Amino acid sequence: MRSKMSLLAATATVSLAQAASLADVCTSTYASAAAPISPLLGVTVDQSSVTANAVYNYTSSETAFWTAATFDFCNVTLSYTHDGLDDTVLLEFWLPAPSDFQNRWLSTGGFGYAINGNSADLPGGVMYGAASGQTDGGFGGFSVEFDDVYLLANGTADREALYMFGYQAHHELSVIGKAFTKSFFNLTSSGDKLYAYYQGCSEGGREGWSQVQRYGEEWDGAVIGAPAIRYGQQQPNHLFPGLVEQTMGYFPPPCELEKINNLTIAACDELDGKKDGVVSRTDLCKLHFDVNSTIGEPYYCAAETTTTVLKKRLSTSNTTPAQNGTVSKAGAAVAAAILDGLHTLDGKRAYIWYQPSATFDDAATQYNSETDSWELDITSLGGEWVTKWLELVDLDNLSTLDNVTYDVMKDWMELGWQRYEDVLQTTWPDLTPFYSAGGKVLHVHGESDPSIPTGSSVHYHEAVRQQMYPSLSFNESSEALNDWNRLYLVPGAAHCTYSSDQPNGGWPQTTLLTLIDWVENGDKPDLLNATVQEGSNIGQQQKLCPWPHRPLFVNNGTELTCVFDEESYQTWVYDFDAYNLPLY
Ligand SMILES: *[C@@H]1O[C@H](CO)[C@@H](O)[C@H](O)[C@H]1NC(C)=O
Ligand SMILES: *[C@@H]1O[C@H](CO)[C@@H](O)[C@H](O)[C@H]1NC(C)=O
Ligand SMILES: *[C@@H]1O[C@H](CO)[C@@H](O)[C@H](O)[C@H]1NC(C)=O
Ligand SMILES: *[C@@H]1O[C@H](CO)[C@@H](O)[C@H](O)[C@H]1NC(C)=O
Ligand SMILES: *[C@@H]1O[C@H](CO)[C@@H](O)[C@H](O)[C@H]1NC(C)=O
Ligand SMILES: *[C@@H]1O[C@H](CO)[C@@H](O)[C@H](O)[C@H]1NC(C)=O
Ligand SMILES: *[C@@H]1O[C@H](CO)[C@@H](O)[C@H](O)[C@H]1NC(C)=O
Ligand SMILES: *[C@@H]1O[C@H](CO)[C@@H](O)[C@H](O)[C@H]1NC(C)=O
Ligand SMILES: *[C@@H]1O[C@H](CO)[C@@H](O)[C@H](O)[C@H]1NC(C)=O
Ligand SMILES: *[C@@H]1O[C@H](CO)[C@@H](O)[C@H](O)[C@H]1NC(C)=O
Ligand SMILES: *[C@@H]1O[C@H](CO)[C@@H](O)[C@H](O)[C@H]1NC(C)=O
Ligand SMILES: *[C@@H]1O[C@H](CO)[C@@H](O)[C@H](O)[C@H]1NC(C)=O
Ligand SMILES: [Ca+2]
Repeated sequence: MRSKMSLLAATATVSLAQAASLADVCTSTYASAAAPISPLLGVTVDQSSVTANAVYNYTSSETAFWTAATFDFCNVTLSYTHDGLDDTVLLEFWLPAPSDFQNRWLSTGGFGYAINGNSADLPGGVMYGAASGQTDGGFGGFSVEFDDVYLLANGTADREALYMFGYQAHHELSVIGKAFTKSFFNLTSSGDKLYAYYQGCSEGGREGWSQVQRYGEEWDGAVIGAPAIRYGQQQPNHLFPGLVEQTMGYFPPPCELEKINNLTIAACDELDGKKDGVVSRTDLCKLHFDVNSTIGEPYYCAAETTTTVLKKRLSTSNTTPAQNGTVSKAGAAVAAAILDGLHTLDGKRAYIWYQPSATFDDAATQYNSETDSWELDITSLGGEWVTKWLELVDLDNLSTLDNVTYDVMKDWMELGWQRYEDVLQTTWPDLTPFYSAGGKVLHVHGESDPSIPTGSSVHYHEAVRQQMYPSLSFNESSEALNDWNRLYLVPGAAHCTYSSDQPNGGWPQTTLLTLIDWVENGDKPDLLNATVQEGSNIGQQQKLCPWPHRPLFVNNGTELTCVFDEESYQTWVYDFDAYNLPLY
């Protein structure tokens, strides 16, 4: 927490910096002189690589995570190499105009197998006066993704790329970026504070935790969304619905599962005390909704032709017929088995699934016009993990699930966990160094996320609580953890964004601002703001309850309360007894 004195000091620094204009300092000569000589053991920055160009009146449109903004900035790129390796790592920084700079740094992350957002995430910091950075991980350019470079040949992994993706590149980005920013803005006396932050979702969320778990001093705070942690389990888990369908011998038309989900949303909507089309309590939905109640309900989806662009001028189109039927017993059974999550053949829990109300995207079947039937569609999200990271063969997808059983899938999870434990698993539960350095985390996860289980974030949060506060009671340890590391589940929201299936649900759009206020002014948030970003209530501000408290609307849905309810809480507690080791 900062004193009034240091607030004034920071203001003084800002006004000094106003002496220079963007045009004065946004030159490659000035930026090159600001490039840190030896910021880190084993890293050499190439000062001759520095480029700089000023960009004026740049307009960034709104995203789920931040509002629209217009600003000027200095776009700087540079490269560095690892001593002893003939490699090149690129960094890009967007630095606010000196008059807009507010002594802040923001690291940004990636999505899927990308380690950056291809510049699209940088505005999220510049708009708050933060110099913002991204890395290419050394993969050969900002648009080259990790999965394109991981295998050097069949059987040969690029371990340098693996560690860069896992955590090293982000550490270097922050160390170099912060040193560069201080030097660029003349924050050179010992009292000059540069606040450092992070914001990222999905893989970017995993990248955020990778640093918080290792480097206590790197950032003052992090906004972490739906992190792709527990990689060993997370990646093959995408294949689970296909395996359920294959095992149960029923491949539901996509419309049938969509209908089951629509009926789930309709049935569970009011369990939270407010009829608004949003399932704010998927835990109550788990306790009280029976998928079998959808059996016999009619569904209909019109025929459609979708075109997938493979390459420039090369595309495939896929026509599906009209789907008209009623929800079958087999369809409901497949849905129920998916929702239950992966268990071994002897009934032990190996992993979890998404919450009821999340769409069944990973379960999508494909239409075979020759046989006029629906059949297995292996999602490459999971298939590529098995081929490239487990089998080490350079294929983008798995060709079959033949002979794969629930036990094989559990073995895949354990193999990936063990092989990548220190680099991709990203579930180290002891965050003491970060906590001791005063670090803060705002962790958010869509309650209807259809790509990373909401329960995954809950499980990690609870693992950290138990690891760090073993001698405190549940309430005391939850409170102690919430003092610096807060988890908010976002009702109705999908993966890192709001969902058109539950349009009255929002997504937290000003979380970085809330974090900044917490770090710099000591204003600890209670309820987190979320903004409705589509539908008829667009612009409405909602409030999110901090875990383990759950939303419950009272007074006929007009008033939000945040409650703790043991039975609901227990639906989020998992015993992964398929493994002999604890799974954090
Ligand atoms: C930093 O200080 C140098 C030397 O006084 C000055 O030329 C430069 O404009 C300053 N940079 C900023 C961003 O104010
Ligand atoms: C940026 O926009 C402002 C306001 O519209 C205008 O006054 C200014 O000239 C613009 N600057 C540049 C460099 O285009
Ligand atoms: C930033 O600089 C890089 C390298 O010169 C360039 O490729 C990129 O287009 C620039 N971005 C903007 C917004 O100016
Ligand atoms: C599910 O609900 C959405 C509206 O939220 C609607 O567009 C869609 O057609 C429905 N699907 C089915 C199969 O009824
Ligand atoms: C749902 O129906 C199936 C038979 O179709 C049955 O095996 C299962 O136990 C039922 N589930 C519940 C929760 O009643
Ligand atoms: C769907 O099938 C039912 C029963 O066969 C029929 O009554 C209905 O008209 C069909 N709906 C459409 C839109 O084709
Ligand atoms: C790598 O292995 C796959 C699967 O066996 C094969 O299809 C591919 O051609 C191999 N690639 C090379 C470069 O040998
Ligand atoms: C992955 O491969 C399977 C089997 O060849 C195929 O059915 C599926 O469409 C593929 N998926 C993607 C996304 O390429
Ligand atoms: C599955 O197992 C059978 C029997 O062992 C074997 O003949 C077949 O080749 C296997 N299929 C695959 C894809 O491994
Ligand atoms: C823990 O806190 C909840 C409310 O947050 C309260 O209902 C419950 O009684 C508390 N339990 C204990 C043991 O203090
Ligand atoms: C959160 O919403 C309230 C209104 O409910 C508003 O006063 C406040 O400024 C918002 N905070 C942030 C950080 O957006
Ligand atoms: C409760 O709210 C609904 C709509 O949100 C309204 O139609 C109904 O009249 C309200 N009931 C009472 C008792 O106020
Ligand atoms: Ca509701």
